[in-house]
Amino acid sequence: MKRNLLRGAKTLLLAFFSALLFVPAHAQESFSQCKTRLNEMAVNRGIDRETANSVFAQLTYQPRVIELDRSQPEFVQTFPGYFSKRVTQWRVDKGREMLAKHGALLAKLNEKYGVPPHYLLAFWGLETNFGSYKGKMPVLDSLATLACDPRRSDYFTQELMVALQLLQREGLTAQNMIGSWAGAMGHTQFMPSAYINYAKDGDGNGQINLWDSEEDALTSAANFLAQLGWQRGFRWGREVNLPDNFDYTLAGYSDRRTVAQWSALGITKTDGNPVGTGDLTAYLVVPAGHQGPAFIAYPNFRVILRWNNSEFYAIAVGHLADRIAGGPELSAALPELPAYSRTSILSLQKELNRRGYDVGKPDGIIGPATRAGIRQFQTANQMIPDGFPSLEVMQAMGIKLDT
Ligand SMILES: [Ca+2]
Repeated sequence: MKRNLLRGAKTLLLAFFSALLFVPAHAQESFSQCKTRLNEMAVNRGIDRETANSVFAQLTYQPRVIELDRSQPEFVQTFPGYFSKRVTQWRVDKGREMLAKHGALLAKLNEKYGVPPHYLLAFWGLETNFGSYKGKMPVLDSLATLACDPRRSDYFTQELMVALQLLQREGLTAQNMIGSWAGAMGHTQFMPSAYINYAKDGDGNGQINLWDSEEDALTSAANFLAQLGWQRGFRWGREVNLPDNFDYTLAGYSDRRTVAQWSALGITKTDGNPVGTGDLTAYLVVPAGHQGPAFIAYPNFRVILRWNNSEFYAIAVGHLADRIAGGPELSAALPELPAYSRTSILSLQKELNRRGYDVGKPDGIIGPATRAGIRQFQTANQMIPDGFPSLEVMQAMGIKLDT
């Protein structure tokens, strides 16, 4: 009842604002009208009418999903904070345990898809703690709620249609299909479109089940990575040592060079050995500024970004994979960095613009334009131009920090 009242109020508000602003045509329909429309769309796309009708009759609007879709963390995550929560000794140990458990399958997958065991285990560990947390939301409810919401309606409508095809193809029920609030499912948190296009039957039982079969999930992850362009025989990247007085303006994807060229600039492995002489293209990532670790990122790093477009995530996957394979911890210490609020980042962006370092429209997110602006400010003020919003930068610009 309360939900209906809220929905009614929302509809009135939307009707009011739509007179002032453009909103998509479907924004004013109720959830039940939206379901009717999607139900027809599903039937037109080949879902059996009886199946579609019975699924849609059960689908429930989930206001929590919209809340989560709109929520933004108050504080911007730092690399040390992100990394230390994700690359944990527990995940390393559990990864090795799973390496022993699934050794034969993982070796076979390496041979067939060219993705070594430790990478598959790292994705699995980061996505769901090796299957111990696969999400709790009814995925079809989530997808329908987001499909009926104007913000990203087209994308989630598509994912909902694919999820229904999956349900039909794999003989699943809406109750089986549990996952994240945004619709990611199973051990490796595949969206429906990844599931339908890339998932494989790893245990050979004739069904592809990413919730109940670890073999299906690992095989699917290997196939997905191969299709995303994983280069057999290459690493993700590695931690490196930079020479004294290194020119930090060379960091970032826009400055790609061969490993041989990086080597010539004095970059070495963390044990001091040459990083290589090959013509593999790599770029430099300095996620916590000049006081933190530095990495060179090979083409497989971009493949990890196609799975999840976050450099922090890609470094965590790569390093966790190395650790599971017996590699050492990071060589550089992780600096203690204050977590800035989005408000502080917005103030920084406004202040950079005010001082003539054009960083575009302030959005509270530190992207390439903001980093370039910080770099120019640092250069003009005799600071190391790493493009990182250090405490020194924030104080020099007079930015108020929330704690
Ligand atoms: Ca199977």
